[in-house]
Amino acid sequence: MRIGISCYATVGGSGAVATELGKALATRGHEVHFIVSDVPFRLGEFRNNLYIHEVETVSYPVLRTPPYDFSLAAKMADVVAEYHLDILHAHYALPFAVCAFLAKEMLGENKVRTVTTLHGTDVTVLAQDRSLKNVMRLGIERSDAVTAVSHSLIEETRSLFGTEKEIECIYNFVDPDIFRPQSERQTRACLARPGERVLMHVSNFRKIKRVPDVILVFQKVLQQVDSRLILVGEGPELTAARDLVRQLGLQEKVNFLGKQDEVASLFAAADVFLLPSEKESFGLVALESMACGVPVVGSIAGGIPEVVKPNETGFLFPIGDVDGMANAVLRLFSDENLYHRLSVGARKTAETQFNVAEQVAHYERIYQRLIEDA
Ligand code: GMT
Repeated sequence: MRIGISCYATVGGSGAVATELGKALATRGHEVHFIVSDVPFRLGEFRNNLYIHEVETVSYPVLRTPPYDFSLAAKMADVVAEYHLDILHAHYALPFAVCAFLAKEMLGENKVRTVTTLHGTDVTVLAQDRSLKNVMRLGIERSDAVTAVSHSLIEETRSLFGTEKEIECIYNFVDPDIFRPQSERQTRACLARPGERVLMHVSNFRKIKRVPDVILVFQKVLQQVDSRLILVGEGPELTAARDLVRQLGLQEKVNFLGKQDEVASLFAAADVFLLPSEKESFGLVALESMACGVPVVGSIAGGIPEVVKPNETGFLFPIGDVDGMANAVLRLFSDENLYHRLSVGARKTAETQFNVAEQVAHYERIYQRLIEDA
């Protein structure tokens, strides 16, 4: 098949999933065309069957801002026409699903089939805005197929948009050969001193990630166990997080690594991953940790309970229950058998239930069905 993929190329889980999907499809022999503003951050080395088309924006004094979305829609239509694409897959409703709809309209009937994957904040945050909600509804309802990354997100989409559109659940996935436990753990030796337990959090530091909870959990753990907190990523709440660390006098025990592209060895360097989000449609970072054999302690929010199984791959608590989360981490650190069982369970769940091959095959089946029905 010839497949176009559009996504946020530089940040976030949706871009990571879209890029990994494109790479996997190219490896399976499909021709994949990324239509993006930049080279996707997870692309890695050259790969056969994979092409990048960068969207160029127009600037002119009359225009207050460059009309990126229109340039994207026009580029989508151009690439579909030039490379005879069968499928245009939009990752994140805004603007990609809407632009895919525009591209299809530009091309005329039956030129391409569109698929939209809803990733989370497009629905749970952006659709709270009435004007955006209406334009997103258009993108979703006019897609030939819609998928979402968890059942929880499907329910939220249904209740928010009141749509009858069929939405299929395709979970985020992980390549267990790349995200794997690393016994030598060289990265860990760079990050932590011998004897320290390592807690980790990776996010885009938005309010919904509740980074202060991560720091407060760590503070409680540190009172009883020599440990270190590794914070990876950046975003609007990063300064507040640094301030809180300073206020609590934890500077010596917290490392801020900033944005990192190569995260597999970082996840594998941790003992526990913290994900106390207020909203989280899936939690790709939790899955990637689990694949590295690292149990997750987090919140009962959105799709997290579909990924993290309490007492099997981690522990979950109500949003904001810092004491519960800290006690769970301490339990894991004090009970070697429990830790080992959850670490093995986490890896096994990632390998068996969220394996790249199965989820990619599900996307392929959707593409195939749309092409046959055309
Ligand atoms: O986590 C973020 O805020 C980034 C966001 C994105 O769209 O890039 O991630 C969302 O999509 C990921 C991939 O499907 C999911 O694993 C994340 O849970 C989801 N984030 C939220 O729902 C907050």
